[in-house]
Amino acid sequence: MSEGVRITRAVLREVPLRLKEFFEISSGGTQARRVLLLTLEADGVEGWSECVAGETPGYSYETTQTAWHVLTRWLLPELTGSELEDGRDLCPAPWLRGHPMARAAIEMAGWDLEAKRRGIPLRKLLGGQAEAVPVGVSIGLQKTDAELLRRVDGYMAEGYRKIKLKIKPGRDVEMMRAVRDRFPDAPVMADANSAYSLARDLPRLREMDGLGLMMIEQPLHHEDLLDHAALQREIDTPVCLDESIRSPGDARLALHLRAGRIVNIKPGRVGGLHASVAIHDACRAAGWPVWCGGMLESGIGRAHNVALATLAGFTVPGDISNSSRYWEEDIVRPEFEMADGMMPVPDGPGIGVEPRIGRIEELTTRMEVFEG
Ligand code: OSB
Ligand code: MG
Repeated sequence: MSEGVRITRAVLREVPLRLKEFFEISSGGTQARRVLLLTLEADGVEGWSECVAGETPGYSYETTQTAWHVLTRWLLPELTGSELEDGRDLCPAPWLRGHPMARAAIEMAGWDLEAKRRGIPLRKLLGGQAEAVPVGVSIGLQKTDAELLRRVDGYMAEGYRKIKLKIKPGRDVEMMRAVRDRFPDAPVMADANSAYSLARDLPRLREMDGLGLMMIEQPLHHEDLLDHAALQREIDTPVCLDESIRSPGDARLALHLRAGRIVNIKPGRVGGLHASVAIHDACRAAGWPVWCGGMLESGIGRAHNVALATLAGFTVPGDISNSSRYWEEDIVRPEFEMADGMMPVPDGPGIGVEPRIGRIEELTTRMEVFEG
């Protein structure tokens, strides 16, 4: 490709989307998502992305509002007008610290734009081979075990290949044991979103160790890799890191410390797709499996996740579920729908799904446009 990329227009929108059901994790719950969508235009080609920041700072310090601020005040004003060889290398304000979710939105829209310029699927630009990826489902905390068992039963019947259950102190061993008793061979795992402490909860975590779980995700503090390493020495169940990994540097440190055995990669959390590929490569070299997590994305973020999950090291089913598991109606066409626990990877150019622009415009509550 000889022609360079010059971003002539960037549009940031906030689009409220209501989840079909309340989604609760140890640090709080979500029903009404405030999705940020970014569109970058260059030579009539549009790249799309979704910022994964949540409504509250209960998973990361970033929120819809901080991401809006960082994008509109610092990142997007520096983006338009400059000329680049490759859309994947968009990196405005390299001096800006933190805010990987805000930054990832630009980087990921750049990947979609570059793939569309070349007329190839994002999967190919990333180096992925798979035409469908194995997927699972993440189930929020439920009021009762009976309610949880009913959901597990339904999702198993749909064919999901990994069932992830949110846990917190008071809703853990007994609840997981009820699931294990009912579904002795099910591919079940737990995600604590940092709700435990090694000093206080090691006995509980040892009890969890006897339940034959695929893994336990982010049991301890999001900034404590040493404690995760100590825990992994105490239990046989693989520890999976989510919140603790915010960059390739974090991943290298986790590998060095043996702070787990598996990494959940969310491109939005780690600053984008280059960083995701770097983390994938480092884990693969060390023999750690990875899988693609989710942040309750619309079809636009989901399309990026599906493309990433085609890389060879993504051997564990991702938190990538049907559009209909989240939304009455998604904002892309076609919607995501798996078959037999495998999500087909769109094979059109870029993310390979069409944003429903009419519906997006109708839903938009605020918008900022940058031209250069
Ligand atoms: O910890 O993986 C998590 C959703 C919001 C914030 C954190 C997490 C999650 C999920 C949902 O587990 C996964 C999905 O998008 O289906
Ligand atoms: Mg998690």
